[in-house]
Amino acid sequence: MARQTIAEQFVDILGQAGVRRIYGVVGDSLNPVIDAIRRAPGMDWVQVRHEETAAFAAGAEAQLTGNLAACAGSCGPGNLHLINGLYDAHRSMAPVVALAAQIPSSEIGTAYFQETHPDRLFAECSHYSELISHPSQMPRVLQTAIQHAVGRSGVSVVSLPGDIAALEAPQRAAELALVTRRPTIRPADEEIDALARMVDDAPRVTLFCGSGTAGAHDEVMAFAERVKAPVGHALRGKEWIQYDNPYDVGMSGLLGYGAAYDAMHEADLLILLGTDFPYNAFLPDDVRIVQVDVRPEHLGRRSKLDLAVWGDARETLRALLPRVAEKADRRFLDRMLKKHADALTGVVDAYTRNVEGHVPIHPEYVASVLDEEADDDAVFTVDTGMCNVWAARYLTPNGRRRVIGSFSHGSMANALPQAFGAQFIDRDRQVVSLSGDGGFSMLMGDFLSLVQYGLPVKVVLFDNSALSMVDLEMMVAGLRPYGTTYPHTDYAAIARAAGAYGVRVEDPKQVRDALREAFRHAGPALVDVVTDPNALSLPPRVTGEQLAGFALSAGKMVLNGGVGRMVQMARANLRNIPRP
Ligand SMILES: Cc1ncc(C[n+]2csc(CCOP(=O)(O)OP(=O)(O)O)c2C)c(N)n1
Repeated sequence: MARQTIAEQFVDILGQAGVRRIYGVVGDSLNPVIDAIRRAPGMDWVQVRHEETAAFAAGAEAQLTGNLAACAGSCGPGNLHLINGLYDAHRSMAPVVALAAQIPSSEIGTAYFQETHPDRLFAECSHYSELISHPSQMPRVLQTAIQHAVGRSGVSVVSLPGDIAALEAPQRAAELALVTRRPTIRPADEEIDALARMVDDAPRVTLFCGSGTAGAHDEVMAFAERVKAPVGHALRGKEWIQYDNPYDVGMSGLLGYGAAYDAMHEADLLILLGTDFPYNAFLPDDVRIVQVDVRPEHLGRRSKLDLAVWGDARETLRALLPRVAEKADRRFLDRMLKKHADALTGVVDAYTRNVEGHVPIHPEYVASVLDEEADDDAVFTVDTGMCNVWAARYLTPNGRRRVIGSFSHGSMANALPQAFGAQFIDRDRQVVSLSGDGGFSMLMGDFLSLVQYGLPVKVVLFDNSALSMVDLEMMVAGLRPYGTTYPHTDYAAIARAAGAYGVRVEDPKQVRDALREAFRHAGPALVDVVTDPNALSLPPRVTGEQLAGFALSAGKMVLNGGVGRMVQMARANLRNIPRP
């Protein structure tokens, strides 16, 4: 059998681990690997304009498929550009291997041209970050990197000097026995029994669900039915838990709405299911709390726990269900469902008046029309900024749609590159990027990559010529908004000049047709909707202190706004309440 170079072996093993493409930008230290990719059947090189896009795209791919994805950067500045996207992937628990090419091995430590130390630089945003300084470390280092990324759900970084990549590998990569799937984790019987006793002892139980409830919809519903529990969610739990949910009391957090906050605070027992919800000021401190999570390091780091359960949400509920007694009293649940429906009705009535005639166009109107027009299995990627608010309030989950954003890392400019990665997995699925003009222009170069690859991503640009979320933060902190505006820019013209479909929309009456037209278009499209920068009204009771540092804020208040089709869901759930 022909010998392999280290570069060839690297690509071969990534292929064995299920990787089909590697996103990045070429550069001399990376060239042996690029050449190996060019020759490898079943492996593509995806050329981007900015390495941050490569990392975000790989992270999106991994989040959507659950499989390993990969990106690469050349030595020094090339791989340094990966860092923000890798942070995001790591904090989103997306299995990604990043190849950080390194300067010639003989020069490391001499402040050589482009010298950085990626093995150190990426240590904080990875489970594993190692330098290959000798060919004999292959294939073990790459195998270990893959196992860390897959097994612990996050990023691994391998630094590889170009000269070593070009050397012959000491042995050919045999078929490696790679772990490509995570096991399910079932808690010990003692924990399940303890949890069952606590549930039985608590007259009022509330569930609060995060992304760890992915795939556990049926189990959550069965458990909620058994113990008559209201079910709230964090933003990352919304897509998994809010649909077909007769127990839904909405979302907690600063972007939240409905009765989730009350249901959590008025319960006797709160069960945090697969959530690392960071805003502990929204969590009660006088209620018994149980947390269930696959990651033991998540347990108890947001609130004091009465019981910590290390396990999958789904497995835990499956084991728990037969051990808890059915509760007959649903008064707490019904009161919360009513409160939820009332809360939503209130904001909808207050908020959606005349919005269809409002110029500049109201972003909430755009979001609500988008929700109606987008496919039932669309993938939405959502920029950090006000788009988060619109997505949280207006995108209606149904179990088939997916919504990804930078919900844990909170980086701007995530939506376009995530859409890029999402569309590579399936060109026939509708992928919609909800972009802010600040976020879009930050990585706008990679709009050209959409065109280059003919990817039919639809960018819906909420173009308010402002960094409007920061405007809001400054205002509530009593500061004068400063450094938050941009000159008006015709992004549709830029899109057209790049070879894509582009339309600028200034009249609200044109929003629906413009979206339909873009969705019908076979290639990449950008709908540049000129929106009102002052779209959100603040609740009267909000104080600067509560909102200061929006993303990190700790307060009980939520931002006022509409809630789209959720009001219908909430009202429909009231029908389940038995009449006396
Ligand atoms: C990389 C990065 N830089 C800065 C911030 C701080 N920040 C958070 S939201 C935001 C404004 C986003 O503006 P835009 O994309 O135009 O959306 P808008 O809020 O106006 O809808 C800024 C500057 C951030 N989260 N990430």
